[in-house]
Amino acid sequence: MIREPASFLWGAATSAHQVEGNNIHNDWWQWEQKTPGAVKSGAADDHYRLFREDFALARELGHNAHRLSLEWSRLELKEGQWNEGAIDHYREVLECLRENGLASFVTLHHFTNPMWLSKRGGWENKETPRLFARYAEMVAEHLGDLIDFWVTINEPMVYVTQSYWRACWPPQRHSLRATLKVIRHMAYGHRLAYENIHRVKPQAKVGIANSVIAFSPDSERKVGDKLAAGLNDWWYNHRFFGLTKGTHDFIGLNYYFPRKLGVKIMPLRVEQMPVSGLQSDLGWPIKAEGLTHILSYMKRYRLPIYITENGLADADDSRRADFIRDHLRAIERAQEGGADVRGYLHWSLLDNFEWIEGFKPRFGLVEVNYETMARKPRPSAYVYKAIIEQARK
Ligand code: IFM
Repeated sequence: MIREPASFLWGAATSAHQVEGNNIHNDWWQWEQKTPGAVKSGAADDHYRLFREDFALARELGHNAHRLSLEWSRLELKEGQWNEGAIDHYREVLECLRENGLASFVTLHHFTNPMWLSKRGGWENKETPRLFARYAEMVAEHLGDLIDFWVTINEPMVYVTQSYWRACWPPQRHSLRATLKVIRHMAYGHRLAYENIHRVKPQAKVGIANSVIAFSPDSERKVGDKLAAGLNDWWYNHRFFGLTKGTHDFIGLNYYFPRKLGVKIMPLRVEQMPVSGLQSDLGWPIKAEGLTHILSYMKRYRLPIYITENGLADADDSRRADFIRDHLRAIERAQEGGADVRGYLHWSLLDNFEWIEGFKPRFGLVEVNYETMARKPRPSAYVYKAIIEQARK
């Protein structure tokens, strides 16, 4: 049984570019237009217009929390100029969450950058942390009264790996120097934003949403495998927390899958080994016990923990209900072991634009018909609702 069920936060998450539609002033949009083969986000879920309907649905589904992101490129259309229309829009959005009894988790950076910033070198530019913190301060001043939890940056390690190492997301750079520089700048940006938000709202609860992977060695008897798993855990799961020590009021974790690592020789390399069992439509292995494992290590930060994302692509909804049940049990087990987990946000409320994978993966508790924009909760959404109701009894 989940501990403290009365105050536990139950809900789902989304991000601006993936659901709002027509975010024409950011780097992803520009990249989608000019890159051969790239899927265009277009109107996405038209959530920019339909947010009232979507939040009412979340409430009907038993949620009492919701995570969304603000689109920086809408709020700061031109460098240093705040867009009153966008501020008013997001006030309405956040007020609507309150009206529906949904606590808000608000992300400031979820993979997209305003075009003006990207033209100045994006996160490689040493000025960007300061510009990001100025944006955070503006949000605190104009919208801070409506924000319950702040997520400054979503999945910094994913962003930097995809954009500056694997070179498959904009700006498609492949450079170790740039990778290390961007991590440093993002960490500094988070620290400055943390200070600015707290200056305006001293009681604010500020953190990040860190992507975590449950790494394990292919063989417990091989030192190399164990070393590879340990190093990956340190770099991917903990490095960003290390660089931003002392500037977290909670630990936000996005957990999706485990990864088994084996060291091979001739040539020397680390390989991802197959993980047995069920997979999502994207081929991601499903292993809820990985979450218990991760949480048992995250206790060390001695901070409240929120699962800011957890979910799977499952178009026929054949695995989602069990997935949710099993991951909630994994959280219970971690709570029994002393992890202070206080909320669970499923990814995602709605089917949405899954970056380079386009619209094919279906992550939603709610199915979206992209032609009519009709919403239809999947059976698993009602299973989740029943779990929430049961826990609150
Ligand atoms: O859709 C993404 C989200 O933007 C960040 N976390 C992982 C999700 C599923 O891939």
